Amino acid sequence: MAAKVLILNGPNLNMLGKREPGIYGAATLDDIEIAAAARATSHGLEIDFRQSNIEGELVTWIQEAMDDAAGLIINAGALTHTSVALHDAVRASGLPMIEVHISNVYAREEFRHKSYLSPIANGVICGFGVDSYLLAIEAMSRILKSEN
Ligand code: CA2
Repeated sequence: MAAKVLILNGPNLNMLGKREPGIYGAATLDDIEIAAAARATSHGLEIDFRQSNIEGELVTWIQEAMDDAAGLIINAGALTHTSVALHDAVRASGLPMIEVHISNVYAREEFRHKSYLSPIANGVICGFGVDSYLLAIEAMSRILKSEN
């Protein structure tokens, strides 16, 4: 059976492609899911791709992933910069986790330079638009292969 990777998207990422294309590009979250699923399949992986505007829902999904996912890819949106709860949930899961961002957060406002996820991430990929997700799948595939 293919290993499952849970890909989580936080607040406002459901707006992709509908507002602010200058920062986040023209692709919608559905477009990203389709591209991510295809890339995962090419690595023998399966994805479960989700978005929520609610911090607690993301925490619950991370807790549930402990039972059936091999790894996490997380674009927590603005919660990246604020959420101790997501930090704690990922840490408790014990799962490998890659943090992704569409934009280069280090080229933006100072408040986006702080991440509560980076210290517990296997790695961070930002600034490559939709490709950030695809690069994260490549990286997760390598991590999972090295585990087995
Ligand atoms: O670059 C990223 O992927 C971010 O995680 C996106 C977050 C931002 O708060 C992070 O600092 C960096 C924002 C997601 C909101 O996306 C929108 C898309 C279109 C219109 C409005 C918001």
